[in-house]
Amino acid sequence: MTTVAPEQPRTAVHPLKAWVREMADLCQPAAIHWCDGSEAEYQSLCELMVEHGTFTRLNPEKRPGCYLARSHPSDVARVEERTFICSRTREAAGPTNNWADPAEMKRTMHERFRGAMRGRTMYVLPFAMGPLDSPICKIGIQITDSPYVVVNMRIMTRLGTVVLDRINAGAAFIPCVHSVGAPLAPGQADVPWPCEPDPQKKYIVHFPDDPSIWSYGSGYGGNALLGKKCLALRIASSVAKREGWLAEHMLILCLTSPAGKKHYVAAAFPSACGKTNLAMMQPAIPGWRVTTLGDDIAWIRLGQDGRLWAMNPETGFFGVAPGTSAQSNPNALAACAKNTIFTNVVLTPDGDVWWEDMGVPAPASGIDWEGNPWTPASGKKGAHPNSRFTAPAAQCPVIDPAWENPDGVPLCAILFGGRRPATIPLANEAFSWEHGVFMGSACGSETTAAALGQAGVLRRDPFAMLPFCGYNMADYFAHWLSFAQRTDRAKLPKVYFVNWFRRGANGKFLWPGYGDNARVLKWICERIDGTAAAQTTAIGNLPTPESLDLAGLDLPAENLRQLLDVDVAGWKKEIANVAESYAKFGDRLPAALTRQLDALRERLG
Ligand code: O2Y
Ligand code: MN
Repeated sequence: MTTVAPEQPRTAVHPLKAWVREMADLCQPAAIHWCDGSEAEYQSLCELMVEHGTFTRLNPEKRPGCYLARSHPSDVARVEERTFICSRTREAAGPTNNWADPAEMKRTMHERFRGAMRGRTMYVLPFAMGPLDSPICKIGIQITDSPYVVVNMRIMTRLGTVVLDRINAGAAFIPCVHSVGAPLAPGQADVPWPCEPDPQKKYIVHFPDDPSIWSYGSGYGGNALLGKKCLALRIASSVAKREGWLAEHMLILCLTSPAGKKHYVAAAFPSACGKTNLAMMQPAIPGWRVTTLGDDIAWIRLGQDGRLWAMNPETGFFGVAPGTSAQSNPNALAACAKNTIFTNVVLTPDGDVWWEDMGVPAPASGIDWEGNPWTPASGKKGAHPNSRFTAPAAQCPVIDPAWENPDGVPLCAILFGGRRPATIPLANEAFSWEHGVFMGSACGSETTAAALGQAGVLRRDPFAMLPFCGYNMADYFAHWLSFAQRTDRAKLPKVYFVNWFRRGANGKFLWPGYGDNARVLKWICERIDGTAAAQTTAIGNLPTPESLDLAGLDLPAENLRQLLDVDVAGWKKEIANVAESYAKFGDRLPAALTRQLDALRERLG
């Protein structure tokens, strides 16, 4: 086995060194590379991947510093059915997770990883989730045999020597083991995207009690960039429960009023609901400004002042490309204008990228995400629906100046939402913290083509955390509820449920969405400031028609009526459906949520 420079980690000491040695003995790589996180290292790995055919360098005049990767067609998205939470007991993982016995799964992982990196380089990535000086920063060490993963992790996390120095100064780390599961026999030629093509042999495994992560067989996104969904959500949610904070699937934004008043808001939406678009939106109302602190994950802790403070543990955006356009998200487009890795989009003849609903004409011809010649007339999508851009957060034109603040930002509102074609109004303010937790627990969304399974069905997704909560969701609800006992409840953020996706009888959206969503955010901020009116209804406090700023928006009065309508029959069905989703938790479901459901039923009459 050879060791690639730097020959030894500059200052690595036990226990990290011992663990890396143990993993190398297990995985049997041809070489070990300790990543320093430098620009030079990033460039040389990109160059290596260009040579191996994994990356295509894009035209530097169109996309400076950008590359395109095409995955294996079997490796295009997170694999929920192969994601496991291996807590000590099945009950600790809860009814919404795939549980496996931790000892048995450790044995399986050791079998899978034995020799898994033969013929490949094992990269050692010291990374931090959150600013290093944050009170809840967590450090991970990912080992991986995928250079694609290394360069993506360098964009998405704080990676390199500064983190190693912290470990050597005594900081704990979370071991994260990853292999694409495609060892090379001597002399065997490599392929551009090695992976394990058999879905049944992929494993995304979490041991929350260690804590540790093992991921085998996939090189794609959330399966392989272990800092993101695996560490920052599944493992962090379980650590956060023990330590008294929250790891959430939420964007963080700041809405600044014309008078300069800042309101920090966190918002949870299931996957494929436009979280990235909302996080970076350009408000349609003059004088109001949105700046973004994060588009996917928020770590939230109780500050000394009794308020909830949120920070983004990531440093990049792993955004879905199709649908990202100058209309839907000009700031995301600007963020990926340079130094960005594109995966599974169309390569245009002039060395640029294209995807469906990019808002610019399709090229007359191109190379599709599978590497085949493609034309708009071919009847197939050129970009995969889950194709992605990995772009540095700092490149977003509306990145908030406080986005790297180790303390985070104080939240005044928490939003929940989903794609709900019926019943759920445009905006609804919770009566209390408990009512807000109930709203979060009742989150759900109509599935889209990009999501797993059948499109157009309602999937309950409490707190948008169904695929990401690393422990029993009933205990997670209790943890959320506990904050009302841990602080002055007047200091907690107000909670809202929003829905941009309600449709009229003709099937069309009633609300324009995008920049006009700022009108709803404005109402929320004015509620917090005590200057906007609301109508108290059975389901919560709804905007009065006059309290929404609709200036310059040609919204038919009938649309507004329907957007703010309380559909009693629809809500009765909703209650039955939420009750059904609660049933699986049995006695473990906090009584406060049953009380909320009963009270809602009673208010509806
Ligand atoms: O399919 C994947 O691996 C990506 S999933 C993803 C990526 C960025 C942000 N959110 C998500 C998600 O599924 O919520
Ligand atoms: Mn997400």
